[in-house]
Amino acid sequence: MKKIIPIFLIGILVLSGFGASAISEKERKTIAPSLYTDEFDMVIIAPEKFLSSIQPLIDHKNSHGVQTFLKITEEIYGEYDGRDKAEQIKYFIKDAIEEHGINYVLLMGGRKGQLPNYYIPGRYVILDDGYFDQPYLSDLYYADIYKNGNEFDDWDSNDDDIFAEWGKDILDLEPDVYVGRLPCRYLFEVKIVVDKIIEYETSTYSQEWFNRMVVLGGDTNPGIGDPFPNEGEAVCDYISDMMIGFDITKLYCSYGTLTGHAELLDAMNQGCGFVLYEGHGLQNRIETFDPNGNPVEPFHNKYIPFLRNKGQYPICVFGCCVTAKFDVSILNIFNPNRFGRSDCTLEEIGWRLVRKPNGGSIAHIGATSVVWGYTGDVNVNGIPDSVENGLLGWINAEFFRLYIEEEYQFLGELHWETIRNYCNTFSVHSDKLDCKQVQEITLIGDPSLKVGGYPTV
Ligand SMILES: [Ca+2]
Ligand SMILES: [Ca+2]
Ligand SMILES: [Ca+2]
Ligand SMILES: [Ca+2]
Repeated sequence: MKKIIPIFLIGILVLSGFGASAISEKERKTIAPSLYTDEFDMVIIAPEKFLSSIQPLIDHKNSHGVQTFLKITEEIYGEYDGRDKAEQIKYFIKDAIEEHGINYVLLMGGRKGQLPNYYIPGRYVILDDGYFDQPYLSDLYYADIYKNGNEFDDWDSNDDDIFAEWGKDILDLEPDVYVGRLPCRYLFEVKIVVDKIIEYETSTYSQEWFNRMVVLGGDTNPGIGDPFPNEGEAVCDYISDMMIGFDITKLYCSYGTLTGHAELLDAMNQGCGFVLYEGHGLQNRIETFDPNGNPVEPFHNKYIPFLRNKGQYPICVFGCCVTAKFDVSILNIFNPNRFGRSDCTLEEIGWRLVRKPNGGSIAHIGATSVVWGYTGDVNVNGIPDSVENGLLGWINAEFFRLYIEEEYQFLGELHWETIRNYCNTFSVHSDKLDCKQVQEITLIGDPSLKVGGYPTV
């Protein structure tokens, strides 16, 4: 029996005790090269409205050997069958793999401003995790193209037009292509993120700032967790130990180096290659606790205008809830659900950081729903169960392990090979929380991003 303790409405729920899966070493597998052709590496999918600002990105990618083409959503909707727009796009991606040999898909579009419709829709998953029953967005839908070899997986195996329903639809879940989303709501945002990607890839290489990493957290779940009472810090410590060659700045509540928003703002303004946060998240901010159980708010959308890190954009990995929930809108006041008023915000913090001009982040890895985590050290091996038993701590650690040990160089590979390894290690087909974990973790960014930039010639 698993013992589930809800700790915080929008936060990490704690799963402690029994039922933890063992980690097994799996053979490294990567997405197989197409059998058909290798004409292209990436397709960018975007609405016609964004066309004028995307061409510089295509030229830039092609000049670095990432052969890229653009497909307009309006064309997809005219050319492809499917029960809805998301399925039409998924059929197009299948074609792009088989006819053009692509490995990367960049979904360039999110909600249309604050309106309820989308430039590129998301797929909602119907999985009630036992505590939180609201459907959530899963871009894994667009990455998991095949099941049983080369059969199209529509994520509706029982054919009732309800997608990804737990207990009814059998999903493959293993990714087949590297997908990232830049959920632009306006044309001006497209220009900002295109400029930032080009700047990052051409100016980051061999820069000192890139080798700095900021890790932050506190006592995620006050009152429990021994012998690692400060759960967020324990995960950060574990990952920091892996990051050979990086100069680590630890912003920890227990050190007194994390007391509010000023510390992260300062650290990011000095430039860093990665930010890792472990704690609680809401749509527009992050929160944790100090060792005395007092709440600490390390960041909020309202502080983003004070970021001055132009040209020094970190990849942000947030081990917490809903910071990549790209369906938020102030109009959600008319659509009350269990996310409540937290969903009534202009944009999620992950995207707000990425789309910030002259500062912020280059990419964000976060969740679209509530996440769960293990706490403590039930098997008494000195390693926090949060990083060895699965769920988000394991995923965050595996991402950095692949970067350091396996030397994956492209962001989409790092993200999706992490997901593939999770699928091959844990019970994603029989355990709701394992399944939810791989569905909700989302890459907000260019999947072909060269981490650390290209060498200058
Ligand atoms: Ca179904
Ligand atoms: Ca698959
Ligand atoms: Ca604790
Ligand atoms: Ca342990």
